[in-house]
Amino acid sequence: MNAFDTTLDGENEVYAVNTKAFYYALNPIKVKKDELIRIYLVNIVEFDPINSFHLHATFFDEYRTGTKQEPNAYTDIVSFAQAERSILDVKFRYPGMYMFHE
Ligand SMILES: [Cu+2]
Repeated sequence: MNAFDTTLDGENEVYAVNTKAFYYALNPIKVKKDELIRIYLVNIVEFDPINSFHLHATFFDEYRTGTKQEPNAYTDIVSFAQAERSILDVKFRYPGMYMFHE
């Protein structure tokens, strides 16, 4: 998760996942039903003390900081301070469009 201060005023105007804003809204990620999807998520948003990631309509296992074999949570949202990261494992049990956002 990252963001851009396009006016150099110390606040972010544009937020993005993998740098390109709105990319996945226009280019959905295609996955197979019941396939295990692993997301390596890191918050590198500057200026905002906390940022969150929310996945709609399903839940994921969160491995906080990616340092344990057992998940810390089964959830649909995580909130990170700057530089925090996790591994998220998710399966989509039903066909459809699943929105995610920060
Ligand atoms: Cu949401």
